[in-house]
Amino acid sequence: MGIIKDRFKAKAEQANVEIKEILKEHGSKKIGEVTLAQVYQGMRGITGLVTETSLLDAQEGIRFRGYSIPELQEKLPKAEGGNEPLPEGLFYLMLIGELPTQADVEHITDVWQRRSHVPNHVFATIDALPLDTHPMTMFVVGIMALQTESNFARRYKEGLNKKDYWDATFDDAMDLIARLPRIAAYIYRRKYKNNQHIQPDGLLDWSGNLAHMMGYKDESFFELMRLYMTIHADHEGGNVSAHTTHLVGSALSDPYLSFAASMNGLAGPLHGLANQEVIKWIYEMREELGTESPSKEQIEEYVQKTITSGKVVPGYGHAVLRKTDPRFTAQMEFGKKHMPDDPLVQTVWNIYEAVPPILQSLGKIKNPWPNVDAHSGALLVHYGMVEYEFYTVLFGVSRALGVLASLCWDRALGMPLERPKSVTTELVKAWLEGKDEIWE
Ligand code: CMX
Repeated sequence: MGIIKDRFKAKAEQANVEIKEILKEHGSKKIGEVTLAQVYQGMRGITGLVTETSLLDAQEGIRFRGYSIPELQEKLPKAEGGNEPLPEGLFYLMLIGELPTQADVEHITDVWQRRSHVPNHVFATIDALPLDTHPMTMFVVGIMALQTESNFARRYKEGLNKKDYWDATFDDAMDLIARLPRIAAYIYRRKYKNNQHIQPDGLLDWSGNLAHMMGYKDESFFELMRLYMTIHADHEGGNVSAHTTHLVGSALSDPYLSFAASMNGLAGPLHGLANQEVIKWIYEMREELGTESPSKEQIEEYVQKTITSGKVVPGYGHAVLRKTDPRFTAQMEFGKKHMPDDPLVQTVWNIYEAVPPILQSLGKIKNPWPNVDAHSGALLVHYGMVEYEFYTVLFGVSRALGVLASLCWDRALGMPLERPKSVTTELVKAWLEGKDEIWE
């Protein structure tokens, strides 16, 4: 067994004992009440999941195993000569629950390098799609084609003991993460670079290799990819992509099936697709106003127009957060350091000044502040990645780290099939009239 797998097994065994004890002693304790509004309105604030890898605080933002993004930037190992954390280290932290050493991170880079081979039929399957197919559709189709390689599916068919579910899930998670950069880069080069593909570089780290295979050479773009892959990886368990992986995985669908399902959720404009929507929205604003650098007043007017026409302002708002997303702030810091004079980046900062007061004035929006997607596209455009329909694929490659680490935990903790109760409005009405006691 590999070093990381051994460590994960030891941690999981310990956690299993602790959780059994907690449930034995406190299993009947109530942890909240559910209102009718929550049942009808997206289950906001209902605690109904355990996700070990990260925790979201409405005011402070995300913490990965207790560490904030600035802390991770300081404490996680870096590439040689680099300043940004290597996402390999974040994956280790999420999986094992402890900060990795430089050697741990180099080991994961090596393992992912060794496991990164993508069989030809995956590329042939992507090639069968028309070129104007959205990159997220190509991504999901690529992941589904790769499902032929699932250890979990093969071993389950052979009669896998439930004690070993975690083992096969772990192998699939490592293989899938290792292979995603190759699939993402293939889609990028196929769709936007005339099908001229670039072979992986066996000496690069996971994100560096992705940047290389997409055709970028600037060392600061490699740094951006390391930061990008770190901050998009996880956002606790209730968001659509994380929850979908957990839900589909709970049916013992293998990690490829579970992750592909989650990527269909990430492809929605209220979730991950918002990163492309932000740049599209800014481009449309610039075109309509006839300027590359709209003033704050012009932005305010355009925001009002967006809202009046029944659309959301992409990149703003959040179901849980109630402050500026620290993932936005981390990208803003990156922008200040590497491209402070870039007009598009400056527009993103001007939008940050203009939008919150307007959203606040509507009185119905719970969070008028920017989320992760408000900033990411402008940084990519700076390096020449103008093909904004591709952005959600990058989000997806990163998200694999968190949701697949969590899936390993789901299987190691023996989490059962997820099956919450639903009701009909007929039943709600009967209950309100005192004719049914379903919730008493
Ligand atoms: N622009 C305009 N209206 C917005 C808004 C925005 N950015 N954010 C919320 N609202 C509206 C909602 O549509 C809702 O309107 P109705 O009552 O008319 O239906 C109202 O304000 C209340 O919504 P909320 O409770 O504040 O927000 P939700 O928890 O329902 O939704 C989110 C959260 C993210 C879907 C929403 O803020 C939104 O649509 N934002 C824009 C899309 C976006 O940036 N998504 C990316 C999120 C991060 C990610 O997952 O990647």
